[in-house]
Amino acid sequence: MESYAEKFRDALVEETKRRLLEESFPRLRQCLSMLTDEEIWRRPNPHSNGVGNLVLHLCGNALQWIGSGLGGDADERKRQWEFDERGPLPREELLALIQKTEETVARVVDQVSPEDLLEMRRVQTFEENGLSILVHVVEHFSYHVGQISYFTKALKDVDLGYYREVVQSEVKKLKSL
Ligand code: NI
Repeated sequence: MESYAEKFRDALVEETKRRLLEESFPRLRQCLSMLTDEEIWRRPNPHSNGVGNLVLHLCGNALQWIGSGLGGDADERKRQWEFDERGPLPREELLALIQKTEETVARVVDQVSPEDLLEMRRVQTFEENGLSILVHVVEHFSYHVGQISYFTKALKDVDLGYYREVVQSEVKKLKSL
């Protein structure tokens, strides 16, 4: 029988995969598919990053924190480059990086043990346990995918449909009143 620690680990891993693999990554791809290469690398002003930079930054962060910090992969992150790159990089290159990051997240997160959740590790310049690594990557994706979504909506004047099911069920409820 599974211990409480194992059940807790399973629940946390499932939730991490749900938020990253079922929400953030698809939203990221959706936004990129709606933008031209020029728009992906456009900076609203010199103090703001382009979408392409945010993609490099998200992937760099996840590969460093989850891939290297939790999974023991080599840490090859070049953080300053994520912001300095002016692009446009080929779209295929961005999509390949997203794919690599997604596969790394899935592979490493599936192998996390209950002990990993509390064990301290060195990531970037921080001391973090496995739980804080997972929470950080989820919140970091949510933050920057939110920025990318706002930029895409502002530029394209579209509904991205992230809460389609919720909206539909509310409409149904209103109609039945
Ligand atoms: Ni960030």
